[in-house]
Amino acid sequence: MPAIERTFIAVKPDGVQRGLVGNIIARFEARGFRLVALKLVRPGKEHLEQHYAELKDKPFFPGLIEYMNSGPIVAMVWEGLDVVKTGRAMLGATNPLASAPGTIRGDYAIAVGRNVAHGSDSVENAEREIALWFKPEELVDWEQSQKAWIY
Ligand code: 3AN
Repeated sequence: MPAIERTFIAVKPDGVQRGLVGNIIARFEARGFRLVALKLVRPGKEHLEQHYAELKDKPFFPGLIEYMNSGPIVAMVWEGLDVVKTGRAMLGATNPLASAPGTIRGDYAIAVGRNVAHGSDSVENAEREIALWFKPEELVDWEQSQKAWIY
């Protein structure tokens, strides 16, 4: 059963440098999701290592951390029906060469090490990532008056 969920979406340093922030936000807004939190941050190495803790034994881990630490990141929480899975579909496959055109990576990326944006891959990881990147008071509850037109 689809459920109202929250997911963590981030525009990575390459996405910020390339001016893709507005475009990525626009896609989530237009799809009908509700923005719950948003900030521009440089969280530092330790925080990024925590974020990618599951990948710490991968050979690309040091390069991944260096890339993620190379500039500001736009951190966001989006809410809506099945947003974790749909957010992943909107991002496209991890390797942009396998991402369908029309997805964020399929439209804007060609290298796995510069893949523009991140999205949580499960509801459990979304909860963990939201708690890592945001304080509870940074999550804003507000009425989206368009909701009746979306669901
Ligand atoms: P996703 O970002 O699609 O959830 P993960 O969690 O497997 O994919 O990988 C996290 C990040 O690690 C990717 N977004 C990408 O930047 C980097 N990454 C994954 N696989 C590779 C790889 N084979 N070589 C270089 N970087 C990689």
